[in-house]
Amino acid sequence: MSLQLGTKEGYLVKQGAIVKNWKQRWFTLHRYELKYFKDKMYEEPIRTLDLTSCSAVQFDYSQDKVNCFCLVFPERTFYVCAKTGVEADEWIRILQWKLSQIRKGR
Ligand code: 4IP
Repeated sequence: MSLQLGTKEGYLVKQGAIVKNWKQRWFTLHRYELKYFKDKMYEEPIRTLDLTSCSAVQFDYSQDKVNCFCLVFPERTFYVCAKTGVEADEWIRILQWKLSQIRKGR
């Protein structure tokens, strides 16, 4: 667990954009960047998502999986799932808080 306020890390399962398979990835949230890595020990992220261009984060019930949420970006909506509802809720809350900070001008 991170002791730094406003940061979060953990495993989530995410869906591919075109090939809709689900892969477990290590996610980190620092400041306004959400990154995902192939696994925890990797130094280079697969992708860095800039939350300043994210329009919404919400629970998602459209997937055939539980504890899922989505992050809406102009070019893509990312679908990710946590192991538990509590974990999904924690991610959603911190991400929505980041979006509200961005809207307030940080
Ligand atoms: C990949 O499938 C992984 O799910 C990728 O996820 C995903 O890229 C690809 O999406 C998908 O084809 P294979 O590993 O079987 O090739 P990850 O990058 O986490 O490994 P995204 O863009 O989701 O990261 P498409 O859109 O390239 O199909």
